[in-house]
Amino acid sequence: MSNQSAVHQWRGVIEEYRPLLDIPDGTPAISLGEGGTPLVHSEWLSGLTGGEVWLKIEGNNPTGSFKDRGMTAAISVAVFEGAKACVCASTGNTSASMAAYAAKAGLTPIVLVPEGKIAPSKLAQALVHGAKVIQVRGNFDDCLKLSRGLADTYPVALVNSVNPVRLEGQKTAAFEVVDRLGDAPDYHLMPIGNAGNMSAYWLGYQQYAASGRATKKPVMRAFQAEGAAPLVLGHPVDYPETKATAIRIGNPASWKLAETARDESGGRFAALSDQRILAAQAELARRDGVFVEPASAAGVAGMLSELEAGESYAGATVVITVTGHGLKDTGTALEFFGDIPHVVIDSEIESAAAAAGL
Ligand code: AN7
Repeated sequence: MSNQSAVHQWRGVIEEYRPLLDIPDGTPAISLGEGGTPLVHSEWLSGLTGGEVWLKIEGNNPTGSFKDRGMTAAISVAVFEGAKACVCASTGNTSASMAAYAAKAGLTPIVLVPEGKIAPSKLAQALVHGAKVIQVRGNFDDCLKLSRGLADTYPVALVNSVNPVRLEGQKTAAFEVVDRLGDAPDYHLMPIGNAGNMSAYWLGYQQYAASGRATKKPVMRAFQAEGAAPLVLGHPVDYPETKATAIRIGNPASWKLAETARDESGGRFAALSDQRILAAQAELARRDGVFVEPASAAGVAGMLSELEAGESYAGATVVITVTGHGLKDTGTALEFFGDIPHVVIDSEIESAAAAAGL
């Protein structure tokens, strides 16, 4: 299980953690080598807080988001149980991940997405991996209803995080954090949308605490966009809206599980403006060299806004999950960036030096 050894080659989350996962015995792992993602120390945020702040960089997964952890589990079990096709609703990343794992497994992937509301790169991933992509006039929540309906009536496996096997795979991120730090952190911050990921982390932290691998469990704090903040408001939002399209969700499926995680950990939910989320995305890229997609910056934006409000993380160990890669949505990043400098020179060293300000 150790990933410390110089000769150890990471085998994907099922083979690394199989005895700790509640999946059927003998399930063959369909893996693209997901998990084992870097936990990178943030000098910037550690300096700001006077704590030790670590970034769990989930954009390093094979399809560029944390979804691959749950998808290896869901697709492996679906194949083991004889499925020939799989379906999901998605704001983009789940569909990209499902399409890749379905391709590897030889399943037919069927994807339901809100029309015009997913980042083009994610649509490209689903299409290129061979998914049947169906755009729905409606939002993610409508897509999830359809996807549940299809799975109830037709022979397709539902692989949204309402499938508990997804959480089994995703909880491995909490295992990795503890394996790397030697114990659980004091706080864990992350974005939240459909609420599967926070619920999965909490499962993982609880399991490690129960087995004695961790001496404590973190306080869980999860962040939504103001225009799509049902968990903060305490009621569903009919027309969720945010530039962070990955978390444009009005009625999270794992609502109750996430509330339990919040309450049992002494945590909370909070909401942030798109402006704050995009500013955090840009600052994280410039200061820490970590480019994440807009939704993925919500945990960092949350920490910055809490610090402004007088919250202290001094002396604490904090992990912030950044959930997906910046290359997933360069359009939104560049729109926020503003005017793109257009510096063109003749091919001469002096001109290059002058343009570079040397
Ligand atoms: C980058 O792909 O719901 O709270 O359909 O893509 O576990 O839903 C994506 C969610 C955070 C929120 N960050 O996680 C989907 C989808 C990114 C995401 C979330 C998502 P959950």
